[in-house]
Amino acid sequence: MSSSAPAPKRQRTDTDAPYELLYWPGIPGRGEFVRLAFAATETPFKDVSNENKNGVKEVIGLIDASNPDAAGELNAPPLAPPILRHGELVLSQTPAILSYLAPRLGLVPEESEDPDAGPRVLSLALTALDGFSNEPHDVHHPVGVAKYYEDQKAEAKLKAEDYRENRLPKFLAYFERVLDSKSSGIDGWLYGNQLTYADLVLFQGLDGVSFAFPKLIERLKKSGKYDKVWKLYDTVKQVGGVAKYLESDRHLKYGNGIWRHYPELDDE
Ligand SMILES: N[C@@H](CCC(=O)N[C@@H](CS)C(=O)NCC(=O)O)C(=O)O
Repeated sequence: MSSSAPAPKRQRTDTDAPYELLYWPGIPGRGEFVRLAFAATETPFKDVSNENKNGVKEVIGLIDASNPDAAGELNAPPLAPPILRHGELVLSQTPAILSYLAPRLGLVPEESEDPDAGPRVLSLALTALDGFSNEPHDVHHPVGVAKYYEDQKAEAKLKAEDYRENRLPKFLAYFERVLDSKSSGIDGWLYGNQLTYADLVLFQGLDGVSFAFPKLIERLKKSGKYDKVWKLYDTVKQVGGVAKYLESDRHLKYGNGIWRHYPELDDE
């Protein structure tokens, strides 16, 4: 490594710059976790691929393997969307984006009040992403992400059985336990008596799995074992900015993304 060129000066991004989400057009996908953070706090943002016919070209340009500096010389090139652009900052990885936005949008307790809230909320959000986003994706793509579902149907069926019987109930029970814990507080939020981005991630994950596995979710709801989790889901849905967003044209329907409804993978 050469030490002759001075490192570019790194500075905080311009906070007056618009927030821009770069994601695949037409599906909620992982972009939805970021949209919800803006929606819940009624923060203006640009949804580049959905608002601009050529927006998707910007996403493709940023992940272009032949251009390591596509995101600018201070930003590591993103591997995959969602990508947040905020002034000079170009950031990928859903949880990194959410932890960047959270203190700016008020989706995490103030550091002066609760210095370790950041990593604690991140830990909850990562667990919700594992259980309700990453694992449901692997149910329909257990062998290869680049292969068609039709070419891995047998394996998907096995994976779905494990998800339905073991994994999803485990994650639901975990979040019920979180809501029973003192760390959550008394108002039914996951952490510290306030709406955080972990609640939004859990909300979106629950919504996604309800679309993908409607019969399973009906059965699990009826069990009465996860009532606090479903109450939180209903509460988030009624947060002013979220409710407005869900009724707006910006809110996209599920399609061929993470949460897919294949009846053969659901309960019989
Ligand atoms: N861990 C990343 C996963 C990003 C990801 O897998 N993005 C998908 C769309 S939701 C994608 O385009 N992946 C392309 C790839 O992984 O090659 C995150 O949470 O942001």
